[in-house]
Amino acid sequence: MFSRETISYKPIPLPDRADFSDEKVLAEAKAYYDRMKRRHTVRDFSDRPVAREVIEECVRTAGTAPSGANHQPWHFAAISNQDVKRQIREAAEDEERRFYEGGAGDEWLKALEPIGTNDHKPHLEDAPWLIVVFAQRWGYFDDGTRYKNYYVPESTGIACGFLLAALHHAGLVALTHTPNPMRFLNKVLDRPESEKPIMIIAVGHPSSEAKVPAVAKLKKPLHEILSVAG
Ligand code: IYR
Repeated sequence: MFSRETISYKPIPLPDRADFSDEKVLAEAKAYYDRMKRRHTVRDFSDRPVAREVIEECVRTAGTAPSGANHQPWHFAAISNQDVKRQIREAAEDEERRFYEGGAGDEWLKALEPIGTNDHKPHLEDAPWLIVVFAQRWGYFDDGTRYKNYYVPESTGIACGFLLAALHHAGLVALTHTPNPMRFLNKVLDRPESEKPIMIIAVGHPSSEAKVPAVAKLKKPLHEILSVAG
């Protein structure tokens, strides 16, 4: 996408200016909070399918995220193929068994108790889609020479946030899953060594029996997460 010769600074007038009144700015901020506070991480998926086009649009949204030097150091691998999902589940469960059998250490396992997770990951097969997010540690100019990416974890993290918001906005539910280590994903999905898997996001509609841990409703109050130097 980048060629050495064509990268230069060329400012253009800000496109898509919102230009809301102060009242509308506040109303929109409230409406978005009201929408986002209804997002839950859900692990029980129904068998209702999700069209590939929906996933494509949500990944397009993720791709609008800001990134270091606008290098967009991410790749999203979307999987609906049942056999590939099964391979990912089996490899993830192997890693998770080690984690839950003690690899994580007592303190980490205790922290996870209220979340109710374990090494059983049926959602990796049940969800109609898995989206595996890769962070690109370096990229290539059109002429094949290598360039470095900057703020890769930050940029990819923001893109994941955009993706989760887009999925929620579309009425879908998602589960972020981070088996550790995750290198097996490069092999299963045939991704290059320059890419580091960051997370698996299982996506779909919730089953009629879907539950969330009660603690998930406990969000820190504003005064704990915000300080204002007014
Ligand atoms: N990767 C494991 C463990 C896990 C870790 C954290 I931190 C969580 O918030 C939830 C789970 C798993 O997915 O089960």
